[in-house]
Amino acid sequence: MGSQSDWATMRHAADILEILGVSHEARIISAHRTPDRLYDFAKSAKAAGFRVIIAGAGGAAHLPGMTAAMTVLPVFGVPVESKALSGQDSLLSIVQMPAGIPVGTLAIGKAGAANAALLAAAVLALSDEALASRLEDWRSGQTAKVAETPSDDA
Ligand code: RP5
Repeated sequence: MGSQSDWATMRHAADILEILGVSHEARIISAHRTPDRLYDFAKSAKAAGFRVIIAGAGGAAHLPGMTAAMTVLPVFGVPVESKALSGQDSLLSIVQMPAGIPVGTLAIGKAGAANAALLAAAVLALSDEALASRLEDWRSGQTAKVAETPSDDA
């Protein structure tokens, strides 16, 4: 993520990865405040064993696109909700990549962070049957939580 301030959003991705037993690291890498850190991370991520990158950033959100420019690993971008423009700026900054450098862009905020983790897990599950099974179980659990009728107490 681009900043400590993004963690309130991006922790929802980390929480899902934790639940699914997907090993992961959470790092703060700012495209504009720590460009050398971004370069070092993105250039070495594949060799370091990372298989998917989730990049969350807000405002002028260069992080996912710049990361994707420097690695062939799949990059999922999470637009963090900004104060000024409610994350519309983040969304448009991340989603409008030119052809050739893809960033799989999720929804703004918490839902996007959670779904980025689920999507990353789904990619990894293609070559990990145990993870595929845990992902199926998680989805079944989600389905089981949906009541057939509304409750006044909920
Ligand atoms: C972006 O600017 C970050 O991703 C964050 O969402 C936003 C604000 O950053 P801070 O000023 O809180 O560090 O780079």
